[in-house]
Amino acid sequence: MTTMRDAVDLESAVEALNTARSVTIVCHVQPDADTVGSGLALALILHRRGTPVWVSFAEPAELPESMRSLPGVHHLVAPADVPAEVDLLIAVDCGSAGRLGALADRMPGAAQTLVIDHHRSNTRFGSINVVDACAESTTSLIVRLLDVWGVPIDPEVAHCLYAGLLTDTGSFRWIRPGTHQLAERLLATGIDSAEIARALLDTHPFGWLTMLSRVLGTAQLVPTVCGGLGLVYAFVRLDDIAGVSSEEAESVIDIVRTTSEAGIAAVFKESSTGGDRWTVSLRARDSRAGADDGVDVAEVASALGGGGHRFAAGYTAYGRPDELVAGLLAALG
Ligand SMILES: [Mn+2]
Repeated sequence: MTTMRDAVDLESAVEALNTARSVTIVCHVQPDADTVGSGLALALILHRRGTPVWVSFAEPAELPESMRSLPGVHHLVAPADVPAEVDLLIAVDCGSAGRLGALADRMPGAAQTLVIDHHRSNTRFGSINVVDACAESTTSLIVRLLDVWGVPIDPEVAHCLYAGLLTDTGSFRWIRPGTHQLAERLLATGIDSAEIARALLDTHPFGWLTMLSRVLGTAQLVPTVCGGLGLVYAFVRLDDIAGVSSEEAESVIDIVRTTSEAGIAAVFKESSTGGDRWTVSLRARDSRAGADDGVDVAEVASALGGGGHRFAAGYTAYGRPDELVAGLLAALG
């Protein structure tokens, strides 16, 4: 029988990292700083050890601007340049093989697959799994892995790991005992935390302001949802983000979710692939430790074909805006 403890197999992971003669690291589609920071930290270390390493993500074609100053970005390659066969394939911050997008087709060509992740909905799809839903970020799990591996953390690696910790904790909002000790350990290497935060979180083009003014104008409040918990939602149409990069839309949910009258927030983002395809971000407002009265948005997202964390999750949906809202309301019950 598999237990949660069995899913944090650091010893097997270290053994695989030590013996692999070639390694592919796959970040999730629509990458964030946690998946890219995890991937680049491992790539920097493997490269220094002389192990050939490739890091990639299936889509979009370009790394978002905010992450281009992360150390080790030169290890990123286009999906087409990821070899078909390697000794070890590592999936970082991916709850399921589907999150690898088109690069999931590289899994059968890997002698071993290592999954490093902290999503509660993780399917343990690796031959080795380092999965802990209590971890603040996947980069936190990388630190635990490096400690068992005996690899010291230098400023370049610390920069990558801090990037994931900073962003996945919402700038240290959603943390637990030990989070600040971990941050302190990374900061003690001499990294410039203010500059890292500015690059990742506080830099937007002017078009972001006008995009927000249009998108926030679509917001609707449904106070009766879930016995009065309330739902707030907004739409990001392709026209709204014309002239700014698509990742600028990722910040919309962080504004919408602050609505005091709603325990649940949703942002529907129209996909550039067309076909009435939308990606949906969900947030539960009450993230107090031990709060049991809220909604688990990972369960809601899973019921709609997606996944995520208890307080932050997402899924893909197809249809007209009114159909999307009806589908979400039905799943919320
Ligand atoms: Mn993460």
